[in-house]
Amino acid sequence: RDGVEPVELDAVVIGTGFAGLLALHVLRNDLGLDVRAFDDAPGVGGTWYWNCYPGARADTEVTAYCYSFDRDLFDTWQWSERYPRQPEILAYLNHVADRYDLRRSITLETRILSATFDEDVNRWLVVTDAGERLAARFLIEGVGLLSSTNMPAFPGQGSFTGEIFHTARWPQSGTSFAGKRVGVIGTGSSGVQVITEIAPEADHLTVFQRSAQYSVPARHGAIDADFLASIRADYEGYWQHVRNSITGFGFAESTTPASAVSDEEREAVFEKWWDHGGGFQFMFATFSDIGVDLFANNAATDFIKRKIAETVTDPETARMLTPTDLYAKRPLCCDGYFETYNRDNVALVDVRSDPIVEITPRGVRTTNAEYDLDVIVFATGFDAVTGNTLKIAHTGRGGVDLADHWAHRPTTHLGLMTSGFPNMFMMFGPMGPFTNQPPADEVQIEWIADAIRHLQKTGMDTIEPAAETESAWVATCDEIGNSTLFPKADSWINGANVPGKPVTIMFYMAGLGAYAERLREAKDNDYPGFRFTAPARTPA
Ligand code: NA7
Repeated sequence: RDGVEPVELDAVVIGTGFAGLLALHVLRNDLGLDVRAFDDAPGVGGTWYWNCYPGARADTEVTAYCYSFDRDLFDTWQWSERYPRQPEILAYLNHVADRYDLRRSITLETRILSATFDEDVNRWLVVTDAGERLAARFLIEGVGLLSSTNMPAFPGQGSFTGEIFHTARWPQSGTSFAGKRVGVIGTGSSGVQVITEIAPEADHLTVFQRSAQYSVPARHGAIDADFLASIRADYEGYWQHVRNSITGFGFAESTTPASAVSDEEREAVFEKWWDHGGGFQFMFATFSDIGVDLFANNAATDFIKRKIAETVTDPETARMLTPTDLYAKRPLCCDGYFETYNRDNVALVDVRSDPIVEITPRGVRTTNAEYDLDVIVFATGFDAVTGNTLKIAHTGRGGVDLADHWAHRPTTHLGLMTSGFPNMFMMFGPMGPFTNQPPADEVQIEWIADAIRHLQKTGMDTIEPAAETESAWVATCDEIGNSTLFPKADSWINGANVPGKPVTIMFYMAGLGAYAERLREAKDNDYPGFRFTAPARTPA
């Protein structure tokens, strides 16, 4: 191996988004470990570095879309909006990197190629694309739940003479759409934002829609000063509420089933939350059972369908924009989305009935028509959850490849660790919580830090779940997931958006509060179902 000894470290962190920056801070600044973090981007921020497409913003209220571990950070950082735009979130993450002096431990523009567990010394040998080799006891991966792009390959794509962009690999220099004919493929969270933003600027916009979406207004605006004051008045109470909730969004989730109220009351509740804005709010603050019960789900979709019919003036366009499936993908919100289709310069193509056949030098050809374009925007989403993890060649105990370990489907215990891969912690790995991420990142890093402290205290070298523990967690996730309506809709949540990917439950769907409780139980009971090994070799 070149005769060069690898650089010895306590931990390697992969990724510098919300999860990676937090992991670096906690492991280095709180635990005093020798840590280095890597990111293949030229800047920190993870998916918020790359997703700088026009219109990109959080659709989680920012008062819960941030870290809570440092009250002074919360109090001194000024957000300008309830749902901040991408540049502001990226500025926040850069501020975090500076505030905790993280940059000196971060290597950018460097991709981790492989991580191989050496059972002789209980170390991960990590190799970068710059040829650097590192030997670390702990591997912490914050590689992004939604970061690895899903880029469909249509025949002829390389022949297009205009520009092609993916929303999640947008040029940092930005781009102008003035005077251009633009096509957007995809109508998920990214699609609805980019479509709404580009339409007024472009000469003409053609939207290629495969699935119509239930989108509700976001109601962008300033942060509610009273709400912010109430958080400041009871900071601990607010974050406890966030961490004990299902979604981790910070709003009061409903405990009332939709069938428990009269038709008039139900309508009034939907109307109230339509006016309030927010996709998760519409799904979880209105009634308690929209994601699990058909009656409730239908009530919500009937309401949104009526709103689409009231908003979109052309009846045929309204028909195409009206979903016929369940409301069981990630809920969307965007101001002005459906109104955009009333513009003279916007056209909608339903690619389910008229599929894209090829990309030509001039544009997009469907079965029935050809569309001349200057720019094609792929808003086609992500190889979610496992995409980036599996780009790294992981080799665990006995030379087992993670891709083989997960060939049938991805599995973990607690969304954090997988058997045969000791001391490897995945933040938002498969079977983790389906929730707002930053508060869940904090719950996970606390658990990881406690597990490391436990090893230090007990003199053990490694921790990993037993195979049967992992199977039990997967069975739990399956049982909970299958009791919801989410597996009944195709989306990135179950892997159905990427051709060839196993379609399966990939989340713990019981909410953040229940998830945090499971992590607490594991820690408080000294990690039942985990295996520990003593140091493999006495250090010289
Ligand atoms: P999503 O939500 O996965 O949306 C991707 C969109 O692209 C969706 O409308 C897809 O249609 C469409 N798509 C994907 N592949 C194709 C092909 N081959 N042809 C036509 N249309 C296609 O990704 P986003 O980036 O919008 O959002 C992902 C998450 O990031 C979001 O939920 C937030 O959590 C942040 P489909 O619905 O699959 O029929």
